[in-house]
Amino acid sequence: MAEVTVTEHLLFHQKQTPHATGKFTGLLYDLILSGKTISRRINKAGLLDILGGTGEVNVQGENVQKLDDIANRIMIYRMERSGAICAMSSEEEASLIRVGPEFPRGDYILIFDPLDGSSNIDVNVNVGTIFSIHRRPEGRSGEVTLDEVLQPGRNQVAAGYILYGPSTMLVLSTGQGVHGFTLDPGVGEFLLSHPDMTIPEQGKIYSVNEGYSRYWDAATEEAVDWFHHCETKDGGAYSARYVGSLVADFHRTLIYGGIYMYPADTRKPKGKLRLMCEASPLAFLAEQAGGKASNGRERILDIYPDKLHCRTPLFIGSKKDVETVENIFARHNKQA
Ligand code: P6P
Repeated sequence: MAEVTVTEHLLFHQKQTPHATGKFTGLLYDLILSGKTISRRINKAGLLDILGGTGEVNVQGENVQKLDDIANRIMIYRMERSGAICAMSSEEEASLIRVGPEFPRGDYILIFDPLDGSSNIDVNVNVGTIFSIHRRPEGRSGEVTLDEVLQPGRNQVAAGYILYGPSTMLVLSTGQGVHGFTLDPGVGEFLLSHPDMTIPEQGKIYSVNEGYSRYWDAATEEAVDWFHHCETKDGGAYSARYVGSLVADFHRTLIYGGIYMYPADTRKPKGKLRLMCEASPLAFLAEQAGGKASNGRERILDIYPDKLHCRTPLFIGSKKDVETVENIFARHNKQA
C-alpha cells in the first residue's frame, strides 16, 4: 500500500473535507505531534524511572501517575500554541482552560484525556490519549463560556485516540468513517494502515469488570448474564476479555466486535467513565464504524453534559450486542 499520511488522507481521500481547512489540519498536526512526544516518553518511562505516582491526586480523586502529569502538560503546551483552539478541557484539570490572548486562537474546542488507563503503566499495559473536537457555537466571541463547551457528543466535528502499545496507532474520524494510522518511528509519521474501520454487526467477546457484580442492579446483572449463556453467530460461547485500559478494550472491540461495558453500580451511580473526554469520542467512533454506544437507556451522543467531568455508564461496540443490552434495560424500565 502506498504510504498515505494523515494530512494526505484528509485532503485527498475524504469526499468532502469541511475540516481540511488550514486550522483543522493544523490542529491535527499539533495533536499528532503531542502523541509522538508522549509516545517517546512512555517508551522510555521504565528507563528514566518516571513510573509511579507523583503523590498528588487529580480532580477525579485518582493518584496522578507521573506520565499522566507529563502527558497532560505536553498536550496543554502544544495545543494552546496550535492557533486553532479557543478552549480546552483536560481530564486532569478541574476547570476549563481558555487559550489566552498571548496565543493565536481558532474556533475549535478540544476535550481530552491525556493518558487514559494510566493505572496500568507500571505493568506495561497499553495506555492511550483520547480526544474530542467541537466547534465554538456560531456567532459567539470574547471569552469562551462553559455553556459553549457543554455540548452533546453528536456535535463533535472529530474524535479519536492515540494508542500506545506494541505499535503507536492513531484512530480518527472527522465524520467520514474511521481510519487507523500506525506510527513509523523511523520517519516519525503516522501512515494509513487501517482504512475504513468497521465494527462487525455482532461480536464474540464481552468486556466488563465482573469483580463488581455484587454492586450491579438487576438489569445490569441480567445484561451481563446474557453474554454468559448466549451463542455467537457460529453457535459458540462469547469470550471474556478485560484489559482494564479503556482505549485498549475499545480498540479490540472496534476491530473484533463484541461489547465493552462499564455499568453504573451502587458505588458509582453514574458509572466511572467521563462523558466528554471518554464516552463521547469513543461513541462517535463506534457509530462512524457502524456500531452503537449507549448508557443502557439512551444514545451516548444525545446526552447533554451538565458539567465538564460528568460521568456516564457505557455500553459500546457491535450494534446487535449493544441493542441486546438496551432491550434488557427497556424491559426492566417497563417493569419498574
Ligand atoms: P476498573 C482506567 O483508570 C479507566 O479509566 C479506564 O481506562 C478503564 O477502562 C477503567 O478505568 C478500569 O476501571 O474499575 O475496572 O479498574
